[in-house]
Amino acid sequence: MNSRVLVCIPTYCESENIAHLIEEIFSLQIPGLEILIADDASPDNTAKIAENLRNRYPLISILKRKPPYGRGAAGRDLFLYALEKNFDAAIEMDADFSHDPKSIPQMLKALENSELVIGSRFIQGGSDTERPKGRQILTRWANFYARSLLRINVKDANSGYRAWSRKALQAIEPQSLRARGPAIVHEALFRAARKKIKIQEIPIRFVDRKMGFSKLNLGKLAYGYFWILRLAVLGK
Ligand SMILES: Nc1nc2c(ncn2[C@@H]2O[C@H](COP(=O)(O)OP(=O)(O)O)[C@@H](O)[C@H]2O)c(=O)[nH]1
Ligand SMILES: [Mg+2]
Repeated sequence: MNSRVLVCIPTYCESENIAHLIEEIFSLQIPGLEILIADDASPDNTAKIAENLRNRYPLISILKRKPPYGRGAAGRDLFLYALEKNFDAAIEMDADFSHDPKSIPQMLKALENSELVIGSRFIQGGSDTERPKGRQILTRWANFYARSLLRINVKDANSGYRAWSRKALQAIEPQSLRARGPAIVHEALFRAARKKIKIQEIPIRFVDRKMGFSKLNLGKLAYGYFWILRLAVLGK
């Protein structure tokens, strides 16, 4: 039986990336693969662009989200949809080509003998050398902070490029995920680790976005650090 895979993409103002990304993903010709986009009313028409592509690619769905907006809230909705529609696996990835779609087949292969696959910059063969030094250092530091506080034994705890088996998705109970911002990456991973989900990392080459702009800002960064601390202290 072919398994059904949902590629889950949160978007905010990704009009310059979304069409190209969808085309690249479908060009991989992975049987049973569908794409779901969770868009937070992007004023640049990201959702409309994706919708227009449905003529060519009927296996695209779009969640036009209502408030509360945010990367975390969108991520939660993506996971819930994957479970509700009975997908066997879900891949979460960013829309900006920092996560190379060409790694998807490898991630799915790795998922055959694990329950959660993380695309990792910090294992042998992985890299994060193209972004400005400041962003690289910020990521390294955040990774150190998250791994130490949450005591998660993975090399790249910040990676938002991951493949989830249905079992792992069920285990983390997405309906009760609470982080509204990017810290959902840590919240979901923390839950998976606690539930003893079998995690495997595979190397990825992480590159900087070429088009559009990063939505990370000081406020979201501070909130993310706070969230990790909160998770560590409360244990949930
Ligand atoms: N739905 C939704 N997606 C978001 C939001 N903020 C960021 N994203 C998406 O999350 C992914 C990562 O965001 P990005 O701005 O590249 O963050 P960075 O990689 O940390 O600089 C991209 O696909 C964004 O479009 C948001 O508030 N809502
Ligand atoms: Mg990015």
